[in-house]
Amino acid sequence: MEHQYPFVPYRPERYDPEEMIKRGSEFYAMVDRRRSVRFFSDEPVPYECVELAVRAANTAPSGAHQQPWKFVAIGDPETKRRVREAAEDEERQNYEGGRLPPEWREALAPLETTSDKRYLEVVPWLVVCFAEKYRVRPDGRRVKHYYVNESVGIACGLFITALHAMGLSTLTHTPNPMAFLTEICERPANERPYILFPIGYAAEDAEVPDLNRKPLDEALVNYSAKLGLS
Ligand code: IYR
Repeated sequence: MEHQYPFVPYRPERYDPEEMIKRGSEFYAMVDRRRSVRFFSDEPVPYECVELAVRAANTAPSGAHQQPWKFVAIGDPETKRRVREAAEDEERQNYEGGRLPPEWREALAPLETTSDKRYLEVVPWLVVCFAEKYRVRPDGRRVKHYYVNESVGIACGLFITALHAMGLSTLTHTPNPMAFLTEICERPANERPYILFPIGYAAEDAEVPDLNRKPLDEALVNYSAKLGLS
């Protein structure tokens, strides 16, 4: 059979158990310090940091290796202002216009979010992640993409982790609805806005809700141990 990709040896790093646990613990401690931020400094951030975070995101596994993501970086004040205005217009309808269903309002209340999205103008960078539902071949035919949400979600997870590793903060902002981002970013019809990331340094006086992460026994079930098998 003709291989589309040649198969090459892959020998990932191996560590002894003590070293594995040390490395795992250090990584966990690093990601455990990450928090979603809504109060940012306007200090500039090198574009290279955005590039590095997208390089990390771009390593994500994806359905049929279709890599169905596109990241758009916005750094100019006028475009940031347009994004803020459009996002706040939508959110005002959600929060003040009664568009959020009561159940959703209740779930959100502890986070004390409002339609005020000034951080969209404060940050040095806005990065919009788009999900490519399909791609269009040069002959005009559409090629369907598989597992788009899973693939783009994983890419965004890596993106957030890379930013955090560089000492930067972000927020997975999903203004609802966010079709305006397609227009502002001038993206084609096969790309759907997925998450809007404001990126910068957290403000010196930034505050976050003192949330708890759910305990491991609520996040992980050792099914085999329950059966007495390990
Ligand atoms: N998109 C709105 C509402 C919102 C929804 C969820 I789910 C959140 O975790 C936070 C906010 C907003 O950005 O305010």
